[in-house]
Amino acid sequence: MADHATVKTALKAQVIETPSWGYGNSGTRFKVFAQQGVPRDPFEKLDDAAQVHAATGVAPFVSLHIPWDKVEDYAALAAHAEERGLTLGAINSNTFQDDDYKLGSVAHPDPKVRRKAVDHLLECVDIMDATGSRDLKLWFADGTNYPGQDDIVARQDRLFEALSEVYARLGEDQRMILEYKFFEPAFYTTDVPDWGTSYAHCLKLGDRARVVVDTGHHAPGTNIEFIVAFLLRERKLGAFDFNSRFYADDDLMVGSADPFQLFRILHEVAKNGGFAPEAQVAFMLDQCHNIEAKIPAVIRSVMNVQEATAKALLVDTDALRCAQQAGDVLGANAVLMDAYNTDVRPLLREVREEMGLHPDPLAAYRASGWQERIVAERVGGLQAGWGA
Ligand code: PSV
Ligand code: MN
Ligand code: MN
Repeated sequence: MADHATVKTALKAQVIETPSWGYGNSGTRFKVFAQQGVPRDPFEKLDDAAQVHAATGVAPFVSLHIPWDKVEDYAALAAHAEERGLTLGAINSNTFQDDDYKLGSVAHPDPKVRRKAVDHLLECVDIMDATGSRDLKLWFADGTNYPGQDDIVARQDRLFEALSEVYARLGEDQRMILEYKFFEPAFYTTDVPDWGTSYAHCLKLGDRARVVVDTGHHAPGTNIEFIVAFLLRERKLGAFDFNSRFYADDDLMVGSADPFQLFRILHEVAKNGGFAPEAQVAFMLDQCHNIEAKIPAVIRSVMNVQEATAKALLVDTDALRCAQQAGDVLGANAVLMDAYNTDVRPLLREVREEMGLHPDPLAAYRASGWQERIVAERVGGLQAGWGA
């Protein structure tokens, strides 16, 4: 059993990145239920993210989405973040909301559309230069709906050409992280449908290209922890987009539907050195909150990741190895289940108190008065971009 002091140190060092779009009004394609007090601009999104960090102590990074978070002066946005103890994280591109992208973006058959998409990605790298962000996060809606609609291989060639041009533009300390998704909005073929496709492109691009595992982007029953273990072994796991799902890309709060899956994933992370800073794995949320209060939902999500992490760190790795080597199937499984079944909430309360925080982040947020203040002060909050 890892000793509690080591587990606590690791929990205090944990870093979780929250998404700017999680703070704005967003939801499903059917209806966005607008909430009062939501941010009116990217600066106010950071103000809300600062509340999450203040309550949890482990969420100092915030991902931006361009153009949803377009501002005149990105250095000013970065300074605004810094003043609140935050750092700007991944820059997410958007090549899926223009009419031009009906048949795709970087894999579109028309070179003019591809140029437009690549120029947007290059603009995102310019923004990273201004914000100091390390990661360019790419998710492509590209694909086809009908057999014969386009040439599958030609689309891969176009995709790779675009990725190569953008990769060549990255600075020494910048990375490209490529997300996969097995379906939607294209339904017949998706140009980056799975980790293998993302991995193959990243491998060819070079060391600074890595795969993003979005937990919601797999077919039901997929063993995500296997993918995570494999990518960590290859040093190609760049980031997580955490969320939770019952059916598909539901974008619900991470750890809410299947906390055991989150534990299994984080066990592989812990076991394979993925929490070490040198592993350079970003732990991001990719969620939206349509019916629940947004800031408390992000806080809850951060707490869910912390709880799963604590359980993963409590796995008795020596006992596990012994049982595995002895071929003790039930014993090995019991070691994992013992850790999973531990109530880590008292441990996390201690961790927070030792960090100078309220032991209950949600109570801390309620007591802060922030929610009442934003409801009173902010009128006409922004829609984040999805679900219009
Ligand atoms: C679309 O599926 C998506 O949810 C991807 O997961 C991206 O990370 C996110 O949107 C933001 O572009
Ligand atoms: Mn995602
Ligand atoms: Mn998604």
